[in-house]
Amino acid sequence: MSDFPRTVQFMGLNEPIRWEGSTPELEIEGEIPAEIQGAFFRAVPDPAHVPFVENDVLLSADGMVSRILIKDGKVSHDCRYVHTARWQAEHEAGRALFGRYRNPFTDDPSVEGVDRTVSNTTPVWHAGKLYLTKEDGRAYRVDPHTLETLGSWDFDGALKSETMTAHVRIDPETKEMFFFGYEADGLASKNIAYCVVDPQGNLVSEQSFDAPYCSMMHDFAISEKYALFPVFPTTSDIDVLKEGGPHWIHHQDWDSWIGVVPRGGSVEDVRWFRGPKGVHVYHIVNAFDEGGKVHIDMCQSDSNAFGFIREDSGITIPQHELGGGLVRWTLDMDGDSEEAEVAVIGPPGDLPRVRDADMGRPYAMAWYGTIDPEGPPPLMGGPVGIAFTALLAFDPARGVVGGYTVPPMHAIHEPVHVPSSQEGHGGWLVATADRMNGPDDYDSELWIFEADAIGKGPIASAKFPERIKPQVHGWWVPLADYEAAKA
Ligand code: V55
Ligand code: FE
Repeated sequence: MSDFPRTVQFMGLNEPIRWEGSTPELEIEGEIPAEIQGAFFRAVPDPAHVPFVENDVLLSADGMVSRILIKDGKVSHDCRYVHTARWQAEHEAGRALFGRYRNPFTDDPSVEGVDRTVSNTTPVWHAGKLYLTKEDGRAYRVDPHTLETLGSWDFDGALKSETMTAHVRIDPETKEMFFFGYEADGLASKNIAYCVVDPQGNLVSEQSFDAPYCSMMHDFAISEKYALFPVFPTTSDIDVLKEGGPHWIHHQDWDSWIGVVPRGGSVEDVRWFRGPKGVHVYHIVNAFDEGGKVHIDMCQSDSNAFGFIREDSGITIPQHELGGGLVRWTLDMDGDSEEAEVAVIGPPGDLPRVRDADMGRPYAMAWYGTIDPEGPPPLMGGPVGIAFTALLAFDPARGVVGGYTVPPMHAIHEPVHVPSSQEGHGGWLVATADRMNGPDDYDSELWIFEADAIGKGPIASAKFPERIKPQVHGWWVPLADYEAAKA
């Protein structure tokens, strides 16, 4: 038995494993398609120390960077902690010093003022640089080859925002990286920073504006013309924080909003469109323009999807009764209505992925995770406490066009998409999966699917000799880009 709390945040697939190391060659079943060459980076939350906070959450766990390298039909794996200032301080003390999720007023006094972000959400790749991100702070740069931490990154002193989202968007043609930060000028503030990074990695624009209220803005989107900022009613209050309370309270009776800013223009021209009350979105599939309208497709739920946030908010909807779906908000930029038109276009699920080339454009396919109501019972794990049992392939024009449900006692995690250079070939999805053999006994594998035929199941797989922990998010870096980044 571990000393970690016996809660879903630290049990099942969420059991802390604290494995740092290298496996040079995984055992492979089937044949890995020759075109799949590159690095699958994953951001893994895994607490280095037993928390002193009662009911601590996975979202506060130290970030690890995991790299699954696929080269010449072989697969290797490396995993290391991101040496954030927080990791360093606790490493030196040999114990946890940081308190409650996103509440510095609950920390040990010895770490007052120390950067408390944990870099546990997305490994972002842009302009040959690897960033480990978390929305409550700035990114840390990590050497993609050695996995050594290079330090907190402020874009050579240019960045003013105290935070950077874990969900950046990269334009497939211009190669610019668009990102934002919320609570950008301090805890519980409604200040948003909107930033543009050129293809060489320089921060070339940073603008500041206010949301209707301080909101947990986990993701955002770009179309070819606009940047879109979603505001859902999970909010923060500085006085509650000072009393040692939770960072987030969800309000079922507050409006949701999307702010639309001309992508290359001024935040002063922001237009806010109102959506349904009380709903919440973690992940956005994509956005695109159609004439004078902009569509934004999102994985929406009827309340905040995190049980601990609903609990802190006095909302009693249990996880399995939380409704939601894939929704499309349409915003009429030529009209003068401030209401969004909202339609359900697909079944519930999350962790959507589109082809990199479709970002901000009309798209023909998205893939996302779900729990198949006719499939096996889900395994325990992940931030919401239950892991996905199925992948769906979704075409906005036709609906669900494919699906794969795991065998009993398995879980599948967010895939990356690997494009093919062959005309008419949809490429592949690469994901990790776990099989439960018994209590605290799991085998982890890498599964490869044909993206146009996920229903066939994995066409090749690789076995990890070590147990690996599910990521929050991953990122695929083609081998040529990975190798060119050698310092
Ligand atoms: C999410 C994940 C986070 C977080 C806030 O998936 C939201 C959503 C891993 O950290 O801090
Ligand atoms: Fe996310």
